Amino acid sequence: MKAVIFDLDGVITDTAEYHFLAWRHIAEQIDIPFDRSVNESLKGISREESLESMLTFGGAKTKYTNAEKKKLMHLKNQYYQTLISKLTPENLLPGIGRLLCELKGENIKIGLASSSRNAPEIITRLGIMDDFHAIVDPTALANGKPDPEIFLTAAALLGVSPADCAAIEDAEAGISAIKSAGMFAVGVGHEESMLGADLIVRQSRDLTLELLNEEWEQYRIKHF
Ligand code: B16
Ligand code: MG
Repeated sequence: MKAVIFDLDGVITDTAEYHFLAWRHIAEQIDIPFDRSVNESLKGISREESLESMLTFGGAKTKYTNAEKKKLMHLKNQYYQTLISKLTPENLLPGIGRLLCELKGENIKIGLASSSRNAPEIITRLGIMDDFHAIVDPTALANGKPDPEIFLTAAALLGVSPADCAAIEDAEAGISAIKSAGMFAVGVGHEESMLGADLIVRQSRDLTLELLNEEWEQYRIKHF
């Protein structure tokens, strides 16, 4: 294991909840139904695709022009940015600071593969910007998760072969992307949302380098 690539929202910090609150705010504004189960399917996917899914679920798929959709996305992002403006290093999810230290101690490369255009601001506020050897710019990608492009780009930026990378995700689209990239997939959350992951932990605090190394060895024995 030469590199570990992190998803951001829902893995490093609980901004997955902020995305939910911001989309719910928009749903209320335009009076369409929205709940946590719909939100689950938005995790890891782009702002544009999230709005389309939300409108489809709410029965308003063809109701808005492109200009109106742009405005809705802008409003969602404004609400979201108000929430993230309060982030501090205390908002790192439990165990993540320790894991980053353990990885640095072993000279394992650290990458970020977040679909969020707000990622640089978030990791700066969390005080971990300098821990990353590579951060993928999602605006430079042709395809979002579940396409593997974001994880393959992270590996290329780190100069590590995908087969030597582990990646950590909290969303179904993300786990599919990691597996399609040929990497060791670690899922954080409920088993039913982590189908296909090679290792599943319930909470970020369960992520230790010791566990990753142990499971990595088992995975290599099984697959190579
Ligand atoms: P933004 P991740 C993803 O981040 C979120 O999970 C997803 O809910 C969001 O729509 C997407 O980023 C785009 O975010 O609107 O801030 O550009 O999980 O890939 O770190
Ligand atoms: Mg996520």
